[in-house]
Amino acid sequence: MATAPRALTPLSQLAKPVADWVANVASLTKPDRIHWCDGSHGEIRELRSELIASGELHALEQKNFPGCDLYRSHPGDVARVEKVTFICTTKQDDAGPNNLWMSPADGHARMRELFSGCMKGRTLYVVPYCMGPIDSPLARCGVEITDSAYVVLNMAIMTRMGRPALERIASGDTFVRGLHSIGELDPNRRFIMHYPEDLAIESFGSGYGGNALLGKKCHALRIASWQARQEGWLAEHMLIVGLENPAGEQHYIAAAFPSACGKTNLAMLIPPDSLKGWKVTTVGDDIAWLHPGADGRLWAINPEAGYFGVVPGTNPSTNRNAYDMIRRDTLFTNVAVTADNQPWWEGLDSGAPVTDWQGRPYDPKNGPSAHPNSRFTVAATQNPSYSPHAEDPQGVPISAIVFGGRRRSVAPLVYEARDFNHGVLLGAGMASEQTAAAEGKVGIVRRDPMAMKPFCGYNFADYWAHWLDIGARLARPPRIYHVNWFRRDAQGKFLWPGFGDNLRVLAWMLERSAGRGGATETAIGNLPRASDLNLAGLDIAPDALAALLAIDNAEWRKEAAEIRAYLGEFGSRLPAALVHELAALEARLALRAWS
Ligand code: SAT
Ligand code: MN
Repeated sequence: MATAPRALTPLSQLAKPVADWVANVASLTKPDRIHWCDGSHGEIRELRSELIASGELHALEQKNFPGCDLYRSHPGDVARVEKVTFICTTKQDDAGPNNLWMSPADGHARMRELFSGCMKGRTLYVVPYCMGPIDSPLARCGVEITDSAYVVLNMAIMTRMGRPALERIASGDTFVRGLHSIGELDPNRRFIMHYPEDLAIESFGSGYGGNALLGKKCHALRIASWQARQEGWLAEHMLIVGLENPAGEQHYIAAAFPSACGKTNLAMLIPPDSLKGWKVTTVGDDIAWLHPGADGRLWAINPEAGYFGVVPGTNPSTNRNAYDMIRRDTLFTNVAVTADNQPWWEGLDSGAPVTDWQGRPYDPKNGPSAHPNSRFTVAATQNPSYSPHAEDPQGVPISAIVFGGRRRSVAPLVYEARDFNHGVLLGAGMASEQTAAAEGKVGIVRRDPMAMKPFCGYNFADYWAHWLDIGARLARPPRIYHVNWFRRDAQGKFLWPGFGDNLRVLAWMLERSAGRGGATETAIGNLPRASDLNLAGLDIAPDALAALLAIDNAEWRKEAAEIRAYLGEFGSRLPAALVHELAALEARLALRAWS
């Protein structure tokens, strides 16, 4: 006789520590209903229909954009807010000058007041999720409690969300507790608090991106960086891209750039026609968890399952893969709409907006039709270049680490660190022009070490020491590079074409790793000569190339002085080896004059 299938344990009874926490939160926030998310297709379909019926979500034209919706966030809630993002550690020094700090007691007291009764009339969603492949020992779980169904829809795409994650927690995995409420979306009652010592997050008053999708920056970077330091790995703001050269050699590169500096485009790069035989695959576009492997190499997983990418500028010539991938089952946030009810954004060469990102009739006087930080949320599996190794439980081995900023001057197209410790200085000394991904004035150059300024959950001085420790543990450390795709000429024009042509720079790095690529030694590191780069089929003026590969000694002395001043903020906590690297750079700059 066939046995009846065993009924599944209700989610609410699967993991007692989660159930107890949910009960506590419910008694504080007083929701009308509690919904445990199982992550099933049916659940997502239902949530979507509910949001469309209530007008919170706008279904786009379904013939050409099947499964695509538009969400308009509150106009005052369109980016991460760093000025209300806090790290709450017992000792202030553990958070460091790179973070805003509050004591855990003060943080909890302030948030308790905000959360009190905040879910009256609303549904409390329990969102169990796993960051990283569900069967990976390197993955980590979390549970987000939220009163935003939009957040649930995003988390369902961005993470492994639902029953399997809760089962992993039930089997004894630790989990990060993230409590989120959109509150009243009042910017004056908005806080994003992190308690790394307790693996907890509390976020109130925003429904947008990194403020609200707690698995992303809050968990996978701020809390995970703290965990990683304790456990001997690194949680980094890096894409992971696979490159196969024409000889069939497979390499992976991890690259850190600040938000909205092209990580998604680089991760999904399409080789230019003139570079025959190269294959590029995407492992991740925003976050990498890097672990020293038994073989002395660094291994990386992408903790995320989807992309939360910047929309404007996406078109068939900048990023064909992304352009194709977001034509179905994509959740758009803050884009414009055409007369045919299709999504529209600046950078498309056909169609025209009739409704702007705020839902108003489009008027160029109001600025761009799509918000500069408008986003797509889409499953990574929809990416045509998704790597067949993206879900390998042990990750992929990293041959090179790249740091990059958006600098109109100073930083050349590419240079290579002399060794791992020097590479840590390259990362620590990074600077970039501010973008629309966070509140603040766009274009101002700020120090953004390892592209982690907004995301490192502890004192940068300790973080750099941790990087140096990891390097010392690697028998086969990756080479480290710095790139700048954004250098401009005196007229403000970009000197380098970027996008697919960036492969020329990555290819040089891999040649260097293989011991083949040529370079010239300079005070700041090793630079390719024009003849060391594969420039076949590239139309670039010799002057532009020379400018891209030039180093101005006086400018660099100034840069080194700025790095010294910045690192000085970390005082005696700075690791000696980093101070030594800086002094060595200054000495090399003093010794040689290029200008
Ligand atoms: O809003 S997010 O933090 O998710 C996007 C970004 O700034 O990188
Ligand atoms: Mn990012």
